[in-house]
Amino acid sequence: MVQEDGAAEDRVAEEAGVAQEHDAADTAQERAAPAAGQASVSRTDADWCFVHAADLHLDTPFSGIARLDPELAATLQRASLEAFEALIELTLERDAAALLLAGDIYDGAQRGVRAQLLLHRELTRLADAGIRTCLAYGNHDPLDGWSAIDAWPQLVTEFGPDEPDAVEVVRDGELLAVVTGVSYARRDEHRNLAVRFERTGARVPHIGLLHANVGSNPDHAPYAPCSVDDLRRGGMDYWALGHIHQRQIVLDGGDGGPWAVYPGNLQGRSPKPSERGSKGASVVHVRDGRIVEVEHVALDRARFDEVRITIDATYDLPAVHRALAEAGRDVAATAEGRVLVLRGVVDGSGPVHADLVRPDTAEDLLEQLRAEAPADPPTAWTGLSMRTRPERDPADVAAAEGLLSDLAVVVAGAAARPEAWSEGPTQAAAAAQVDLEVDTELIDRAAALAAAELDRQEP
Ligand SMILES: [Mn+2]
Repeated sequence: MVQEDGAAEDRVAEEAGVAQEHDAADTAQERAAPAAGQASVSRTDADWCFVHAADLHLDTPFSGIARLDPELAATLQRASLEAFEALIELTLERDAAALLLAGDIYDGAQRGVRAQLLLHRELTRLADAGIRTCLAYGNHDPLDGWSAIDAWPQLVTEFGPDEPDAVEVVRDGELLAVVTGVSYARRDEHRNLAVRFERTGARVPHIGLLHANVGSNPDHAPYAPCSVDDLRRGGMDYWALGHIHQRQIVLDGGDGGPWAVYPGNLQGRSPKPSERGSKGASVVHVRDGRIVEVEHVALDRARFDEVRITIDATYDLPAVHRALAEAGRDVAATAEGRVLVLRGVVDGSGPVHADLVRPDTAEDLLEQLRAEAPADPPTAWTGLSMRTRPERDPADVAAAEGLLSDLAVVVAGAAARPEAWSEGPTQAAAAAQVDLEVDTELIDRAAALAAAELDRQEP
């Protein structure tokens, strides 16, 4: 299923509160957060830097959470604006030559008044400090949306639609870089815009600013699709990308090729995997006309996360409660003092399943976690999903037909007669009078299960 990043809130509405989702598999793909690019030169030796951010979604209403917890929604809505103020502070503190914003600056084509006033005020501040800002709009804030701003300071560039334009980044009379960018004319931009980018004649780093789905990532809406090869061929030295909310170094400048970076969104928006953890902007360091390091700086004010516990070895409700509370405290310790918005998932199978599916148990457990949650910095539990299964009766498993049932018999037999197992899996199968189809991986797993069972019987 293709998920628009704008659909995140609907998912929050679905998943917030208590959900009974037995046997429901979490299909969301967790993409590994890549490490920052390899630095060949320390950032303190860099000549200059620029700041790259994307997917700001300023003044997001968090309407899904608002239905459950209006106060938390208001905190999160402020967080999107405060993270932007932190971005401006970072740009000033680092004395960056430019700030590049790669689309979805606003959350919707109707661009909120608060968001527009804030953007105008803060980018004027940067211009007054001699810092250029370049904006390229994306699918959430295309050029056909409402804009209340007619006049920007000279150092603010809004890229137009269709064909990329180029603008120079100059400091103290010296040309530092050329930024080329293009905005979406309308939401449904399905053309490949990356192939339209061209290098100018200037012998300085060329930066491409674009909101795009690189590699046609199926988890995200297919706006301005292009391939990684398109980016390699474009003549840019650094692609300042937006659209994918999970931070990602697509190309790391290796072999003299370009960099291509998704900085991730500025502030997380929901509990789904791409929205969890540290969010912020990339500071890109340049030395001798080469990009030498891409540094992630956390700027978010609230953090989304999920804790997941498995009931396999949990025998009563107090233990489930304790495990969830502990897992919550562990995540809070990694949240760098931010407001933590937390969802719990309980899965696995075991005897405590019967207690967990009793009416009101999940609601009461969630209430208890909320009541005990740390207040400073605050942890807000937004939901608890029960995905547990009943404990399996070994007799039922053995009675079933097929390889797994055969394995269960072998494992049980080996646990009862360890000497059979010590002769090897095939002998154990023979001792259990099972004609075991030989599958190495399953046998290895059966061996591990049998060993665990023996450990449990003879601690
Ligand atoms: Mn976005």
